[in-house]
Amino acid sequence: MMTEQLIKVPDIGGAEGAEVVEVLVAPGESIELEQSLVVIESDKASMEIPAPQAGIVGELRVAVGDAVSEGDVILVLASSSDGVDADSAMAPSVADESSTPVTEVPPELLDGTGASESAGQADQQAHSEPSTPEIIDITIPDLGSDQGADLVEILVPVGTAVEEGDSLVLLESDKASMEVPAPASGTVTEWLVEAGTTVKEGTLIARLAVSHAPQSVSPSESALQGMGAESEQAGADREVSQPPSARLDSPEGGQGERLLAQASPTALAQAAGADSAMVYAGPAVRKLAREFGISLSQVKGTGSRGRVLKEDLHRFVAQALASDNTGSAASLPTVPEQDYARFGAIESITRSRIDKVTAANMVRSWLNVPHVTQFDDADISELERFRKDLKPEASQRGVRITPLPFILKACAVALRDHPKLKSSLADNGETLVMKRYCHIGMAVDTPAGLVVPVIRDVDKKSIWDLAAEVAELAEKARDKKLKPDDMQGGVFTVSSLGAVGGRGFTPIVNTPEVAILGVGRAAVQPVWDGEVFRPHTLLPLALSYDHRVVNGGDGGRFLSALTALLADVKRMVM
Ligand code: CAO
Repeated sequence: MMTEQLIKVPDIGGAEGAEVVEVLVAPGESIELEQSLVVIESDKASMEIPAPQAGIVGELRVAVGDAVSEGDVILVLASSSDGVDADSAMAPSVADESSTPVTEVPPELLDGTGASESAGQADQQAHSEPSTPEIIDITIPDLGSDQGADLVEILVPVGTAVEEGDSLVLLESDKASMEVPAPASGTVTEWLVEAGTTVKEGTLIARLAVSHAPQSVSPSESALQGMGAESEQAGADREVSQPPSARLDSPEGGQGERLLAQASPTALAQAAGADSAMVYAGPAVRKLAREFGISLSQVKGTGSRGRVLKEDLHRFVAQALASDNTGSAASLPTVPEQDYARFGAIESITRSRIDKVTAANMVRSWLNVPHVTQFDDADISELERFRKDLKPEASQRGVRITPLPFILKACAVALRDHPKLKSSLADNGETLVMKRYCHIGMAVDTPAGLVVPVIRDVDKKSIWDLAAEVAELAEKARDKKLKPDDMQGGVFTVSSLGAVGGRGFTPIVNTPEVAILGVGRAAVQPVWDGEVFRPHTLLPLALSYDHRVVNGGDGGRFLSALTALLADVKRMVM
């Protein structure tokens, strides 16, 4: 028979007004026994509230951002059982509301009364025992699970004087972190475990020399003193002077792992590294961060009040990997983001994938390649006359004849004679790969960003072929029809901004190529011929190269050969 039960916030160690930071289930969802329902956080602890039994989530009574206290209803759970056996009940309290069945949860779980009684007994015992200095064992209290927990940090070295309630170690399971407090004031004389050990209830972890102590007090008993029926004064004192205590909230023989904990910021500082300490994050996220070796202080939290979520860690790792791919060194100072809206109206536009890939390629080249750029003008007066003569034939052929096919062809010839300019470095700089082919990339400006299709075997193609291919690839690029293959295998790149304008620019080498030619806008200029100034059409060229491979002499010779070829196109067929 299906019954409805109210799942309530259990005793959360006295934390009033803890905030619901994540709701992990949705109405109608089938949940398993112990599946986490919500994550709540107080200023001292983060904890996941598990389901006390399997069932189907009915109504959710809390939302992210709500402040909850012990006894507040989290959700209504429909389950096929008539209730939860008291002995197997987990910490969220399951209680009736009008007609809903009551599920008894041991009082020591729900309201701390039993715990407080125990604590009171321990307290009484402590006060009735003679106070003599002695060595006491520190053992792990009831963790509410047979699976144990990782002891992630020893918080006080041997020889440290501690006050009763000071945190000694930090434990973490998948679901919670907790500190084990000192059961009495004294000095830690010995550690019997190391960080990284898995511990269970009863594991002997340390010895403490105490001056005024009960014969035997486990940390759990001491911790429990802070939880329930202690006197108001004692509670007040504890709030002021004592670090938060650990509270274990599962009955003996309870099923599954169950830790409720309060973790003091101070202890977490020691546990997670000083810079991670003040970061607002739950135990599972802290654990994951440690596994990744990430300092949480580096991660921007997107959860409520800047809480670091698992997704934030994943994003951080993805970004770190991506930045490795771009070759940007992690140590590079970053440019701080600005709040531009402070200065006026703004609009944020998502960048195209091409823009982002280009940016990454530019950074990689800029950071890896020592660039040198050499400039020269090619006198293309004759070429321009020839080009004009070809225009009627070009229109018959259905192609546009611009200076670019001539420039590509001239580059192919110059590269044949200066093959270093079309080589690539390999083996970490040990080897130079010389290429016997001549595929040249051509930068194309498209609305979606800059792309560089590659024209194969430029050295073997006619000016007409090249003119047709330039037009075809440019169109494909603008229609986003280029295939990955169309953009691979280049040995050298030509970036022509001639049609756009500008006297010249310093192009960035398209790695792993070692050189790139930037072409500016041709202009008619007076050139002194020894007797008079005559008008000549000059084409500004800028050759950028990787100075690890190409030295100034190589670059200069290549550029001279290129300008000579462009000045006298007949030479291209030689
Ligand atoms: N000087 C003067 N005029 C030039 C010229 C130059 N260097 N280059 C081309 N022109 C002229 C052409 O002759 C044509 O005029 P006509 O039709 O009268 O002959 C006109 O400018 C338009 O040319 P085009 O741009 O259509 O053709 P193209 O062959 O010169 O270039 C392409 C093709 C795809 C390379 C070009 O359109 C393009 O996208 N260039 C941009 C490359 C780029 O963005 N580089 C920067 C990369 S780094 O940020």
